Amino acid sequence: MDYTIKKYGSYNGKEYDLIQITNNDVIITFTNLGARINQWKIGSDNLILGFDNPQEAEKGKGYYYGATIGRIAGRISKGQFSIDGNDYQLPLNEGDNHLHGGPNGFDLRYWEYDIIQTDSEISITFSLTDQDGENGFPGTLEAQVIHTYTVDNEWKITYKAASDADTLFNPTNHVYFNLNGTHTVPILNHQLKIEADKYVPVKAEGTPVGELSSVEGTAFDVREGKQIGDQFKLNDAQVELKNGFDHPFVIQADASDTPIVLSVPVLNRSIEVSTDCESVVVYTHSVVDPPMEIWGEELHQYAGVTLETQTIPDAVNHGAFGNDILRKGTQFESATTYKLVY
Ligand code: FUC
Repeated sequence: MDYTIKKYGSYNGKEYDLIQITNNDVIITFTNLGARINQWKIGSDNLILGFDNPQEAEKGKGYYYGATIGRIAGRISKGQFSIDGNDYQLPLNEGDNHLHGGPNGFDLRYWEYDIIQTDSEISITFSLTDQDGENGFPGTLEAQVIHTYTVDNEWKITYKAASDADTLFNPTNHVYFNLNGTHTVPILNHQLKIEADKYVPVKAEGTPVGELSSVEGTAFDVREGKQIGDQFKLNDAQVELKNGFDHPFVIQADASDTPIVLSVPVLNRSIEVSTDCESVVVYTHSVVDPPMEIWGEELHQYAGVTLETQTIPDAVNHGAFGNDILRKGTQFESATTYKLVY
C-alpha cells in the first residue's frame, strides 16, 4: 500500500490536492477540499460518486458528494435552537431550515492536512479552525477529521473537535456508494441491512416529525437485509413522500459490530459499517437538481446511496433524539469504519 499526492485544481484562489492511496487493485482518494473522500475504485469500477476537479464539486455542492458535513449534519428546524436558555438563529440555506452546517459549511472549505504511513495503514489528518459565529454557530471550533485506510480495505473516519464555547456539533460524511461500479446503474438492486428497530419519520421538507417509530410492517424494516428497490414498491407513505429513503434509522442498542451492511450479492461486493453513532441517515439520491455529469456520465435518480452515521438530526430540538451539544472544554470524538469486502 502506498500513496501519491496530485493536484486537484484551484478554487477560490487556493490550490487543492488529491491524496491517492493504492492497495493492490483498490484505489481510494481524498482531497483537502471539504476533507472529502473523492474516489474509491476496484480496478476501473467506481464505487462512489466524486469529481474530476473542484469546479464540478462546487456545481454539485447541494449533493455534498463525499464531503465532511459540519458543524451539524441534517436539518435544524427553522435554524433555531437554544442552549441553557440562550437562543440562536442559524442561517436558513434550504427553505425554512438550516441544512448541513449552512452556506459556508465544512463541505467546500480548505482543510490543512498531514499524512502518517505505517506498514498496515495510511492516515490523513485534516484540520480546520471554524471561527466563532461562522454559519451562526457559537464558539471557535477546532475540528479534525482523520481518514485512515488499512491494508484490509477499511476506511475509518475519526472526528475530533473542541470548542471554546458551548455549541452544536454532529458531523458526518456524505459519501454516496454505488457498488455496481457505475452510477448509471441505479442502486435499487442493492441489499441494505440495518439493525434498527426504529426510524425517524420526516415532514415533506425533510425535518423530523418528532417521533421515533417502529420499523415493523414498514419499508424501513431492513433488519434482515432487503433489496432497496423491493422496499420502494411497498407503498409506504414515508417512502412516497421523499421518493425513496431520506431518513434516520436508529441503530439498536444490541446491534452487532457491523450493524449496517450494503451489498450487491451478484457482484460479491459489500460495505460493512461499524460505528459508535446512534443513527444512520440513508439518502437514496432521489432528487437530481441541478442536472450534471459525474465521471463524464449523466447523473440520474438513485445514482448512489449514502450511509451518514451521526446523532439523530435536529436532536437539540427533540429531547428523545440524543445529544448534539458540544460543551466548552470537552473533547468530541466519534468514529465510523466502512470496510470494503469483495
Ligand atoms: C441528505 C438529505 C437531504 C439532502 C442531502 C443532499 O443528507 O437528508 O435531503 O438532499 O442529503
